Amino acid sequence: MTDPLLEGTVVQNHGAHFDVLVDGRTVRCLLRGKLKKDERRSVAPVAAGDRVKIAMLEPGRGVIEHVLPRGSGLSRKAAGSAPLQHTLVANVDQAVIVFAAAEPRADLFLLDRFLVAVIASGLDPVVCINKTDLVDGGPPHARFAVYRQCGFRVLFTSAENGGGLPDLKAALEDRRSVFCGPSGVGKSSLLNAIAPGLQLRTAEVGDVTHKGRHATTSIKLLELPFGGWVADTPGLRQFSFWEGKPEHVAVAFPDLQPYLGRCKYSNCTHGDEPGCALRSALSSGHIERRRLRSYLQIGGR
Ligand SMILES: Nc1nc2c(ncn2[C@@H]2O[C@H](COP(=O)(O)OP(=O)(O)O)[C@@H](O)[C@H]2O)c(=O)[nH]1
Ligand SMILES: [Mg+2]
Ligand SMILES: [Zn+2]
Repeated sequence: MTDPLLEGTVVQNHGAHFDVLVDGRTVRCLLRGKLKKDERRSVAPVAAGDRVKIAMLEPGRGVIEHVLPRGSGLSRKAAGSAPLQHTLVANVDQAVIVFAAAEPRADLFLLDRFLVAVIASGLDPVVCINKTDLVDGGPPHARFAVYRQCGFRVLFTSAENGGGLPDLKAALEDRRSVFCGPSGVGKSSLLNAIAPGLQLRTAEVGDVTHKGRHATTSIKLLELPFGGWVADTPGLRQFSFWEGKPEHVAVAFPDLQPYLGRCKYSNCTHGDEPGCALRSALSSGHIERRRLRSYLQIGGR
């Protein structure tokens, strides 16, 4: 017997209904009642990126009958007192963490927090430093050198003059990505520059003034003309991510890893105790002071 249900990908959650992409066509779907019941426990039983099975009601309209098992995704803490996880985008391969070389100049402490959150979510991080056209003398490699030394993929781009866009395209091709980073760094501009058909709005005032509201309703998967999709996340801030475990902090700091657990005292606070392996790595120039401060601020041990 053939399965009368069709399989598709949820591209947008509108609250009352969902847009599901099935064989290149968008079908507006409601949610079967039995799935809605789960809502009370998991906040969002269906998220953008979920693979679902739908029954067609009429051309262009259907009902989501099943949600297929999820892979890695990006979540945040749901509003309210109970510690519920709210999945914003499901089945993602990688997160492109976008910051600007200038206007606004990248806050590296915040960049480190994004790295921890992305790694804790099980996604591959790609660091993208945009607006390189605003700094003199080419891409600001030195300031971000430590991230390449750590083995992270680091791209330097300009949505303005096109610099680095081939590298960004190559990183996105045939992969499922989510763009994150502070507002105003050029996420939407970059997507428009590599896929002009998307026509995303840029420099939205709402990104700044209505934090939090749109994260649930307006995350949308954008199909890329060269394969793969990207979810643009307006105003999604790191501190709203679902928290990771302490061991993920260390994974985001491979430069410090050789020295972790090697202090004389097992409860070393890496302050001025004798025999601190991190302090001695700092004195001998093997690690950066800023990275150590960042690691301790995030709660690394
Ligand atoms: N000079 C320069 N400006 C840019 C670049 N990318 C974006 N912008 C500008 O930065 C502002 C914010 O861009 P937007 O794409 O809306 O940022 P988003 O909030 O991260 O999506 C807009 O005024 C853009 O024109 C860039 O590479 N260079
Ligand atoms: Mg934007
Ligand atoms: Zn120590």
